[in-house]
Amino acid sequence: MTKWTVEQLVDAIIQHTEKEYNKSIEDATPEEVYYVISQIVSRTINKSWQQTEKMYHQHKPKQVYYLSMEFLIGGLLESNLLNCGMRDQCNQALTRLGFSPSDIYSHEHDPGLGNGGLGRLAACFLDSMASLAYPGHGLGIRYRYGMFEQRFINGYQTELPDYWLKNPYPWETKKSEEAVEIQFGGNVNMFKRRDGSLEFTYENTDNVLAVPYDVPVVGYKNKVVNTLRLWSAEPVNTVTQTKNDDYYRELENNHSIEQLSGFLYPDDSTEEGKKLRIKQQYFLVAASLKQILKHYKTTERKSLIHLPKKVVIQINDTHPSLAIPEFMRILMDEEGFGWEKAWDITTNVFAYTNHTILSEALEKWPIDMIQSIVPRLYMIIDEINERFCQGIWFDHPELRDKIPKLAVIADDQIHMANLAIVGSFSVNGVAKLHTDILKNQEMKDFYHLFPDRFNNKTNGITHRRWLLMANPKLADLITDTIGPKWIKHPRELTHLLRYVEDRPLLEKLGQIKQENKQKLANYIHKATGILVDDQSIFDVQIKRLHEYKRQLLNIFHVIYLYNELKDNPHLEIVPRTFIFGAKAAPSYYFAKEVIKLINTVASIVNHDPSIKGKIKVVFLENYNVSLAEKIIPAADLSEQISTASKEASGTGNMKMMMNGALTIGTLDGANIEIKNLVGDQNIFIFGLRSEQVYELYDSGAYSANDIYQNDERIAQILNQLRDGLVGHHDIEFKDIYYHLLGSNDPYFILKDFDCYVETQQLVDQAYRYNNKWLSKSLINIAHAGKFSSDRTIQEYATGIWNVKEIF
Ligand code: 26W
Repeated sequence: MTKWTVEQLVDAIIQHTEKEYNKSIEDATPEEVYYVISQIVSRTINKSWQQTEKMYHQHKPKQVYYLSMEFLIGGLLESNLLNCGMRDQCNQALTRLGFSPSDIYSHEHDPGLGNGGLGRLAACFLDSMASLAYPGHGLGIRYRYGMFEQRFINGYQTELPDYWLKNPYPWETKKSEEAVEIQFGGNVNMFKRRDGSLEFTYENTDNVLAVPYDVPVVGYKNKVVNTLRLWSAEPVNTVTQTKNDDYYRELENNHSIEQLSGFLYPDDSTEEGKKLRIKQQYFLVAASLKQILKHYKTTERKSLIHLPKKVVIQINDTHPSLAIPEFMRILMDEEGFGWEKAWDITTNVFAYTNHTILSEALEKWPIDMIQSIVPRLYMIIDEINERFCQGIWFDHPELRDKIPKLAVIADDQIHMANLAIVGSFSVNGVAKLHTDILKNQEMKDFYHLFPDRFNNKTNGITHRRWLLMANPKLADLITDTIGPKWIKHPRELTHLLRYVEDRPLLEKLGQIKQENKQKLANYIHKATGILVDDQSIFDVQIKRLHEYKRQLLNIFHVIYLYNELKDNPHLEIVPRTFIFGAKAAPSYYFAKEVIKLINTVASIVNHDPSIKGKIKVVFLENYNVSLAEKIIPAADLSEQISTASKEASGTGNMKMMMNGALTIGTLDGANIEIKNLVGDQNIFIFGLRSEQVYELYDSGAYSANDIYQNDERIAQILNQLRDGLVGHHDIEFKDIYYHLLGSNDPYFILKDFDCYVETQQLVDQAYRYNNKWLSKSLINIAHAGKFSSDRTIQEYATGIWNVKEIF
């Protein structure tokens, strides 16, 4: 990439502003400057993009395609600048021109193309693949409305459409010439050819055009630019008729076509929502496979038998698993392969990652829906199922009685996870514990059948975005201390361990945290009007709102502290600011109740002068990638308190640790691996362990009511929910009360409450010893290198994909 000097950048910005907006730089708005710089960076990137494509074309390396319904890429301007090696110059150029760099960068609207961890992981993986020079690309959907924008009205979550494409998105390039046509529905006709093989034709299908928009994925200072291709749905023909009935029918039809790439996860609790989601999944899969095969054919000119040597497709959870029958369809119906050969090719191309064991997230689609939306795929899935079940019957008589659980089709539904396991050569979990649970509990019989398929790939995060970019001062301090090698080799962060007793360094570390906290405190004040004490412990829980993640346990601790302070205003505690960020799925009633509860507690606590500001509660609206970048560098304490066994991995835990926060958490997901690295002294572990959770479910020995009867603190909190919180005599939280007692507290919030409170007291004590705390913080940073997604991607590359770096 061209090396830019500050002067050249200043000139380029001035000239572009004049050309684009016919304005002098003094009159340009920050938003205009944002666009100008994006264009300058885009041009720099484009050269390397073309060169990378050329290189792939010449060397024909094996390619990885990461199929995902979600990519939470976050803002790209600053990260592209960083990866192009232009960030420092750009910051200086902007400052010289009188702009604040962070103000300019904040004019980028996050593309909210994901819900949470799974989508952000996909984005971190793209960053690592490009930075390590692996030929790996993302394929997803360009939802016109991403994740909703969250606003609190009266403490309730309300959802507004997130129209992120209102202004042009400067990073995408529309590639109309590479659009492909996708067929839905219709009837399948079957003919016997002369040679006895079968031919399938379709009639009365609904056709949709999948139009790709490409976003560059820039490697860190290595001139590699890979591609994230996002598909958008358009009508095949634009409406040209005059305004008769057909015109209006066509218009309506086009509207429903555009809905295909309209929203991320339309509510699938309804029949219509389910259908739309299946259509979206098929849309992604069909368009992507067409492109992958086209590319293979133009570069390789070899039989598709050799395809698995050149192509590997990673499916991100079950969402894209219709790719398996779709690939079979293409190989058989379009390429003329028989079943066995087609199956052999298919099962050597696909690899599946599981991200959750929660049964509600394991997709099952009603047979009749699949039959009507993708009739030919249904026939193929049916045959996959037949052959698979027969195979068990004959080759594994010991599993005969398990067939109903293992089958791809059962109870009139298609079990997408079973389909994904049967059709892939690799099945991986995302943290050690999670993979063990898959092998020994949730997918035990599959593991028995296919022991070699199962493997673990503990998640990771890109340290470039989450440390170098989000926390530049800390990154500089690290570089000043151990040199810059850690940037390319994050495991080198362990060299920091030599400094755990180094007072001056710890002091600088403390100062940086303090500055980050002040910055966040200012943001909080601006965003919410709440004044927080930047000397207080910043206790942070940021993640999707879900019962198993137990935001409720966290707020129970706050209510408990508040009750204590009301009883004893002189109680000595280290002041704390409880910071929350979370979106609830629009149809998830209980999660929304928890949001309202946290907001209500916040307004009570923050306005009660009698507790003298010892605790404050802040719930920041609209949690997304760019908000995470503001919060994480300022976190002291990272809340990772899921019911053990439920959080597949977690990645927020890694981000906060890398920024020097200490974790309070259960032995769940990647917390266990964090604990094993940093040691018991440098993490706060509490609560039931995964085996105990399983035991309690199995034995039925748990009684939430007993705890309610015997623990006064819990009785007080629950009664407050039932009868109205202090000063709030409405009883709108009684559902939470009834749920916990009536459903016997399925996530063990009451069970873990006591040890959680006790462990929080240890946190309070530990925070008082500043130097010790800072040294724990440094130890966490020093061990965070393992959680760079570079390590994860290297493991995928050698352990699953069998791909090599391009140089
Ligand atoms: C059926 C639709 C659906 C879609 C998304 C169900 C569930 C989801 C979740 C948002 C999936 C998800 O984000 N899982 C998270 O994946 C992370 C990356 O592996 C893990 O770190 C988290 O533990 C896991 O909850």
